[in-house]
Amino acid sequence: MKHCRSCNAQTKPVANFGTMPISNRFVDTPNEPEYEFELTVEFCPDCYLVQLGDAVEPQEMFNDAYAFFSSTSNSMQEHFKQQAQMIQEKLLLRDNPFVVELGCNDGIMLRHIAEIGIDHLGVEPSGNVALAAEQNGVMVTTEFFNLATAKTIKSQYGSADVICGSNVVCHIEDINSVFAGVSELLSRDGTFFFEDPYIFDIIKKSSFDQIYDEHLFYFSCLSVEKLASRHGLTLVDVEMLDVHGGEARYFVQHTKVAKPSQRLIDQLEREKEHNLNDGVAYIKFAESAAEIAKELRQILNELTQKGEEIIAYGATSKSATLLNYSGITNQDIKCVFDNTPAKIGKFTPRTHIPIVSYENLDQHPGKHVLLLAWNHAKEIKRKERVFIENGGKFIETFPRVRVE
Ligand code: DWN
Repeated sequence: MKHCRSCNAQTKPVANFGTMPISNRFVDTPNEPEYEFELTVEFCPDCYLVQLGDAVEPQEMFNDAYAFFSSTSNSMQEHFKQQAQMIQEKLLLRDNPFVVELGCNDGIMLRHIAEIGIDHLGVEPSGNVALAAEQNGVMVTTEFFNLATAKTIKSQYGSADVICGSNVVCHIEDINSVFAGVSELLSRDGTFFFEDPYIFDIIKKSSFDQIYDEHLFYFSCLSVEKLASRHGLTLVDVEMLDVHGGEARYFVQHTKVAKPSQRLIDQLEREKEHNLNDGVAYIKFAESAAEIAKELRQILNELTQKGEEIIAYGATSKSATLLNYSGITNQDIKCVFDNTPAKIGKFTPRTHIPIVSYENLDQHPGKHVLLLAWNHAKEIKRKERVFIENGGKFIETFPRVRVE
């Protein structure tokens, strides 16, 4: 029996993907012992929050060897440049503002805030990416964000006009401490916004690879509304984002000043119409995941039996779930291309597929590429125009398996 990390009610099981390794821990050799945990999903019938059943200790995932650097994608660099502009134009409405970003990674967004001379602080627990942020001109404190950190920041720098976090709030198990910390640190008329994979998109696309150790929570407007309200905060707006396979950006303010937007009210209605406040919405999701995994295996088997050499593109965190759950190993995939120096020369967790430096696909003998970084499909297909023009095909998985 499990309890909701947000409201403590008893949760209901939704899906079980079996044992998994740590998604971003790429191993030096296939013999290395690997951490394992049970990857299960639970739904809270009281506050509607979808979450992992078991959590991995944060220090096991976020440490000085963290392998994901946000700036490896050009389109994400553009996305965060626009986010910085949005902060500057819409949210910083008084003199000498102060911006705090939770999980600033390599400074992909805050570097723009730093460049225009706005006071800021990144809170980033992974030492190596925090160092990269500092090298990009960003002020960083290397720690986890919680109520205690919020109090320390407030005593040192004062209240924050904007607190934000991209792809980080869903990673923090003590979610109540995050919201209590925000409530403490946020100025009276300040704004907290965060963006994370949107459970509605995950269900619509059956993109079960979004479920892995780092993603503890799968938010909806319905669940964020309840969570915020327990901390003197109110969800006031939501914006849908076409990044990382479909995300939502939630805007939160102190309840005393909050005025919820019509856009939010409409989205809350849509979520109810699609039963996101009811565990039934998630049953079909688990079934679709099993079908996709089976179909993917079949397609890879057919191609390898014809003597095809298959490679994969993007040693993503999320592919740990796709590959391990589908039973795909280094017998099926020859190697994974990736442009992250910290991953090259290593092996994917548990499936032990070698990660190699990016090469031109058109010079590769294989004509089929499993697109693990499917959320960057537009950017990757633009880069690989020649491969496609020469008859190369990408194998994509969501919302259904296809070769095109
Ligand atoms: O929340 C999270 C998201 C936002 O980022 C984290 N928990 C960790 C990470 O997840 P991911 O690893 O699944 O993210 P990406 O952005 O899908 O990873 C893309 C991978 O593909 C990177 O290793 C870089 C690589 N890549 C590449 O080799 N060539 C990416 C692009 C665009 C390319 O052209």
